[in-house]
Amino acid sequence: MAEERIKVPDIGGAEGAEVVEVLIAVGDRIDLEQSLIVVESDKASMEIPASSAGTVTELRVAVGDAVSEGDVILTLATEGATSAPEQMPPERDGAPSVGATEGHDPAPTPLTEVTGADADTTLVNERGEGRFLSVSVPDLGSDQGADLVEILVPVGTVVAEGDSLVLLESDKASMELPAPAGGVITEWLVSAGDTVQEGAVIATLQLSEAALAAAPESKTAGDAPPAASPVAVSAAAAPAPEAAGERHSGAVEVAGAVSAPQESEGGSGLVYAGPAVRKLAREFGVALDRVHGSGARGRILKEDLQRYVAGALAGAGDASATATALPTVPELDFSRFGAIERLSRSRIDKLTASNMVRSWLNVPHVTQFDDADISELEQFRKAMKSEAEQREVRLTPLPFIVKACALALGKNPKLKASLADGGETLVMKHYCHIGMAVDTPGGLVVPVIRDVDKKSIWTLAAEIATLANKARDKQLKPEDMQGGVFTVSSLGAIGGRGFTPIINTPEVAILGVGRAAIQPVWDGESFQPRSLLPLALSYDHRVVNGGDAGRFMTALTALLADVRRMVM
Ligand code: CAO
Repeated sequence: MAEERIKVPDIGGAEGAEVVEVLIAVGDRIDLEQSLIVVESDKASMEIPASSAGTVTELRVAVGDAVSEGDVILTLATEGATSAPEQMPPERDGAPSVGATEGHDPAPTPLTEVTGADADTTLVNERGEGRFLSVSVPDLGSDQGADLVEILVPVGTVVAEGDSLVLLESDKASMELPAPAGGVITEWLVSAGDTVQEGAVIATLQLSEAALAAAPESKTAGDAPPAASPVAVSAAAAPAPEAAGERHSGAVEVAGAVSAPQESEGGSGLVYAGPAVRKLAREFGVALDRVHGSGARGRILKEDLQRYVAGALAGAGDASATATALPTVPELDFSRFGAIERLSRSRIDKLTASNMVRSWLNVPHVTQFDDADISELEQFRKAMKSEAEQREVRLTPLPFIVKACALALGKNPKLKASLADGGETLVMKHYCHIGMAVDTPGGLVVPVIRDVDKKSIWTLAAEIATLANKARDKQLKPEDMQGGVFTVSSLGAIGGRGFTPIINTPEVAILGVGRAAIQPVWDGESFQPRSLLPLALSYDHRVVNGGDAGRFMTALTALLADVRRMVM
């Protein structure tokens, strides 16, 4: 087992490119050529591939770091001679190079300065034509060639230097080829769908007079590469995005993947995505400008695309429903900041998380607050303490709260309804089973107390204790947690003034109970010490209106303020 350090290759001279994604973690087994990190310079984003296969033993970079050629990305435990020494291509200039147009202008023709009839000075070849540039495929870091995905400008189009001409995609890179100079595209020598190799000439560009005048020196035969093109324009001649009026071009070559920030298919904005994502998008027929990118600077990640496709399937073709894929929260390497430990989450925790997200995203929540004066209730509860002991029941405020909810729900049945038929129908329930959130070491569970409205406080107290114990002992059966019409979540024993509970869908309301405290209450003449119980009711505003919620809360606080009402 050998150890190897993988370094940042030549990234087209982009010093201090920012790491925008880290695609692997310590312990990962990686293959040769697997993308490791994504870096972004001012002109391009690039996936840096592995030059060896092995297991990552140390990660030296994190999102936000600035890296340059030669910086160590990670350390790899390799099992043998798996590296690809030839994978790092020799230094090249990396931008679309311009050479002799094979087939169009087979032999380089010497340029002659002539004075035309209109006295304009221009450069022509032997055939008397204006100067032509041959636009050829740059190095994409792949021996497999590249697919010409799209020709972005038809023949006859006047292009400015830096305008994107074609979209090329290899197995590792995706880039738009910028026009090396201003002029007119006179011929395409390739079609969309062709596979092109590095150096292949794909188009002919007739230089504009402005282009000739602007850079006669750099665009003369004297600058041509040894292959004897009449004109050569180097990568440096391609303008920076800003200089090109927000036209993004000038993709930077790297030893592996290149992905230039590209304009979206619809031209409505920039699309940042790596080659793999672009390939996947093409396979699914997804226009990337419709996909929300959750990566750094809006970069579209594979997960974004997957979510978009899943949304499209769920939305059954409803474009409006699918155009809003949710951004994900980028993951950080917290070990950069100190010692960490990774724990796998319990099944209950993961289920709760997904239920919470589903509710939070689907239900327009409103939370309404009130205090119930439970001074008399507390007196009564204390008075019943010895009887409770005889009955071997703990009489906490909770059975009173649950019972009061059932009675208030009876008067305000919309709060125990559910939506059906995609929101067309309201299901009213003629029963009153109430869920009770129980905090257990394994996670949050919500057993359901049946027919709360029909049960006495003693019975409810006993059932609450039984269900809470079953929950903590992991003895609850699925049916113990089904059929609730409303949920009570009490943090009274734990503490806190209040919180905004998330509705346990398909229920439409939930009561959050805080810790009761003695507070001064003005009785018209003086302040009185009263025991106030903070209540927070979250409700689904598609079903419950503020009026319904207000009436429910008024009924509830009245019942809790005077428990005698519970038997009326
Ligand atoms: N204000 C002040 N004291 C309160 C109170 C309140 N609102 N609610 C309970 N208490 C007191 C009780 O009276 C009891 O004290 P005494 O024994 O002196 O009477 C003490 O706190 C302990 O109560 P408990 O927790 O044992 O019993 P409970 O009936 O109040 O609650 C249960 C039962 C299962 C709901 C609770 O144990 C629990 O798990 N709560 C957490 C629910 C939760 O996590 N909700 C959040 C969900 S969202 O993340």
